[in-house]
Amino acid sequence: MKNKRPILWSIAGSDCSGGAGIQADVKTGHALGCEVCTLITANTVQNSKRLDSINLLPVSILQQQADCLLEDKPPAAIKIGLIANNDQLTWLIGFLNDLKSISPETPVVLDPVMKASVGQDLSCEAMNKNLFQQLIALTDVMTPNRQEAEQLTGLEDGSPEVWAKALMESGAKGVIVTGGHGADAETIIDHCFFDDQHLNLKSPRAHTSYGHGSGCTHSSAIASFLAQGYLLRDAFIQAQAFINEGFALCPAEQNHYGALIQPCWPVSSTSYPQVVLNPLLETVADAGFPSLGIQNLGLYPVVDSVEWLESLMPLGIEIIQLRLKNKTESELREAIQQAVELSKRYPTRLFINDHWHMAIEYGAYGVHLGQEDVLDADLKAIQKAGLRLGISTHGAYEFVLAQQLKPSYLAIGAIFPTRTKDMSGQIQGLDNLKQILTLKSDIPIVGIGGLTLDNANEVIQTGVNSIAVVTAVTESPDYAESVKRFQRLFSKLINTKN
Ligand code: PXL
Repeated sequence: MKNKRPILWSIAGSDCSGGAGIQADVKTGHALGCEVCTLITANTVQNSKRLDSINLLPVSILQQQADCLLEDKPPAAIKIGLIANNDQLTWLIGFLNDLKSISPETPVVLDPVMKASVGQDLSCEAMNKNLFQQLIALTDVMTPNRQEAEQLTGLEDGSPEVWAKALMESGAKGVIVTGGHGADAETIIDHCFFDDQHLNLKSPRAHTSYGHGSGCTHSSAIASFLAQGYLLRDAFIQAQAFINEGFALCPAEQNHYGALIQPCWPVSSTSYPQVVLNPLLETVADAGFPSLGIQNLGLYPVVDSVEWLESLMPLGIEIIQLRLKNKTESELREAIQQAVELSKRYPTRLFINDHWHMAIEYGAYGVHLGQEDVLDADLKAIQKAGLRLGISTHGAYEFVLAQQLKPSYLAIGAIFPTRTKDMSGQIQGLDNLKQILTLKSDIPIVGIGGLTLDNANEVIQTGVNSIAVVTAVTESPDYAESVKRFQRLFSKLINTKN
């Protein structure tokens, strides 16, 4: 657990029936490790059949609450739900502008709620379009469902892409169009857009009528993960896993409209959605890549020269990687050819980083690809040539995607900050590593990033099958001794397991 629970502010309406609004946000934020502070915009009177009244609070009270909380409970993220009238909307725009000027990084998640689950309008008056556009421009992530997206953009026969484009043109940095209102009876697809990315997740449709508050739960789950520093793609998949598990815990009953259950975190691996792959990756995933024939790979040195391979291969190493940087084409050719030749003299499995063309050409044992390269490389060609494939992943989203491709191994990083690579925003830490490992199939896992003889043991204890190291070996005053000591850490663990 992190030492300090990040603070999530929920600016939303109270639902006296307990399932949605502020109540959903508090339950969700707490389940996901946040402290939740509430600024209640309205006290609604509703049950599972009807919405009787929306009793808004004056802006002066919202302002007092904001001032009071800013003193000692400043937000790590803000989730906005029900906005009851245009006065509140104007106040919110002013408040967010002030907040962004002192704390521009604080993520703002806007759930553009329009109707209560029972179907009635949730606002006391029609929202001024111009004002709402100003609010959109202040948000990091919007989480409309399909109906809300359609209504907000006025693009009736649109698609998630079309709606997201329009909302992002209005200034939203990211948009998640939730899939619950889609047409498919068995599957829902959630769409997430940010920068030039479009990610899709597929989940089974829940057959329960305990769905009250699912939209609020989803947006506050996204905000809770952002408050903890997760990237949006990871918040996206983790929030959906949380929702899927919540639905799975609900009774399958169809004739009582009840509140969605907020499960504990972490949720089980079976609740994670699948990443929707493009058709090409789909065919790659069907066949998968060859197994390494061994689960526990032990120490995995990553080196930048054939000389290093020559020094390390005789030391009883199961797997090694040649990562060449800043080389000309002919230098690359020469090094890769020599490396492959050399590897034939040892049982060590040689992976070539990145240069998959040459790895195929010279018949290397395997190729290692970073995430950026997975989408660019011709995985089909690597597969056809019979090479093994290792893939780097950073967080739950990339892990789930990469695992669907059935590679020969998967790396998770960066576990700790590292000098070798700029991993800003993608440091996993041990807690997140453990969580990602719960999603693991039988593909071997390599931990990478900032590993040393001092911290390797606690990483090995998490159950990874291997640890990759760069400078801990190459900058060691006695590399052979370092290798031996890393190898001993693994054998100690295997012995204690026996
Ligand atoms: O789901 C949107 C929503 C938001 N806020 C409140 C609600 C609901 C749905 O019923 O009651 C207060």
